[in-house]
Amino acid sequence: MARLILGLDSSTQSLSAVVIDLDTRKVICEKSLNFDRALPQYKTQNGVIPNRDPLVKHSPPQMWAEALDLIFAQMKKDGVALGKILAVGGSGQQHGSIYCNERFADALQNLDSNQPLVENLSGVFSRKNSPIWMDSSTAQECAEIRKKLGGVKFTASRTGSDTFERFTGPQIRKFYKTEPVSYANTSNITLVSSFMASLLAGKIAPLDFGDGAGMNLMDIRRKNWNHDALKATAPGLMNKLPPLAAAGQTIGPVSSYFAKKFGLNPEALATVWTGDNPASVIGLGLIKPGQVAISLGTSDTFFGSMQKCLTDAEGEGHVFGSPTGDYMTLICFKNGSLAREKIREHYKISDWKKFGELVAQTPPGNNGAILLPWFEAEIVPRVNRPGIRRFDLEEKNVAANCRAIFEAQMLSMRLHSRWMQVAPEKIFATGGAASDRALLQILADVMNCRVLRIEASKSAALGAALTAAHGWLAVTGKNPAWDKLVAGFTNPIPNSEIRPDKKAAKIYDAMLEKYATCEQTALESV
Ligand code: XUL
Repeated sequence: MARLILGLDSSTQSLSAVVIDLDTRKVICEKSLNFDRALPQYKTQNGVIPNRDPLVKHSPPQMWAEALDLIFAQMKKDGVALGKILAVGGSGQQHGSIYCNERFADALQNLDSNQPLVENLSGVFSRKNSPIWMDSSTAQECAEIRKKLGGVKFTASRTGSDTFERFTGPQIRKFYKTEPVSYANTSNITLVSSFMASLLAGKIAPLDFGDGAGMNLMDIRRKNWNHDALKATAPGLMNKLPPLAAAGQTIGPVSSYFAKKFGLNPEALATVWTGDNPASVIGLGLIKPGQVAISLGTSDTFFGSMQKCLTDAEGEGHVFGSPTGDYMTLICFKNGSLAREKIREHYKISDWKKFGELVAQTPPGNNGAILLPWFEAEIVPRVNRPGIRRFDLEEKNVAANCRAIFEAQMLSMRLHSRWMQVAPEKIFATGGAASDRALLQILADVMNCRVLRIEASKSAALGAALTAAHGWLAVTGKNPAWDKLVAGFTNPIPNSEIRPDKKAAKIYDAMLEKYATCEQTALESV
């Protein structure tokens, strides 16, 4: 019998499903359901409820539950062999939180397959909507928690990250301060990942060390709830949180709701879900320290595996638990494609091919010219007053400005990932701008390592399926090695490898120090 595992990913805009066959090592089914289109009754835009306050970003939790019904119905209709699924795992957008009253646990235990999930959940929510990762309305609460925990460095070394607006702890504190009665009526706080896992398991699911680390509440080294952080956040919080566990750990058989309604194998095991970033680490095959992925999208994101838990004293980067049991890091640079496009528009360059030709007219190191790419307020480093800065670079020199934006972004990644003390051994590049060879060559030269492109569109759902497979294999007595498990599923795009130019790499070693000085000068002047 085929050994099939289902991985789901509940992201901001969609719910995706991937079914893998552990024997043929193939993805046999891929599905995606867009919330705005499939569930228009929730009136979301890109999965978020429109709000007059641009800092507030909430989503309806019922929409996620209804999407789960819909995707199972679609898989059943499409003839996916749900009866042969051995384990179900998943991942969710990180940080988003769901607030339920004391009726939640009962409702989960008694899910009636003659009613939709949303009907089964009626009356269980103690807060109507869920703040998600795009919400940035908790600056005040971040400052309060950080202060109580003893500042940036201490907060980061305890919880893996400095306090951030989107992190769940500050969001919980805001809820407690602004809606104290509803907070008091809350018995269970779940994250998107553990909420969805709870529906599948028919009981309150544990939260994994990856998503738990995105809350400013978990001790990143001991992997348990940190009492000081709980106390700094809101009273009585400990009793409202689920236990912590490893991603992929089995919870028990799936709820009979899914077996009766969709023909899911009643013996399939529900497993602990994780966050979309920890899942992607597995889905991209980043299982060994030194393996790094860089996603070149609207923002540029640097993430990779790390064995020893080191945290960023500047509080810019994050450390989460990885499903492998090690750690992962995530550093998000807001001025990614956004900034590259601004330069292209400013100089009226017709396309990226032409842009690459202009880059090629200038030497690596740009004759010492440097640009700081802060078109928008930046997260890494923290820049609240946006604006680009030029050093030894004339605005009218088009080619030098094209090279300067690429070099700045890659140098900034190297500079601000130094705290990890991981010299990348190879980098996987994903995202729209990863098709730009000129940019990837600069990345290879600045980091002095090979760069390979990798397809990442379903990396979170795939990583979730592989994590569930790991948990399932472990209970069946076969403790699988992660490299064997991911083999065949996570291949780079053929012939996409770019090697560093050793001479250019030397130039960038020296240029990094100049870039750091320019950055420091600019930060001190604002
Ligand atoms: C990570 C973060 C985002 C969400 C996206 O800290 O906020 O990457 O996980 O779903």
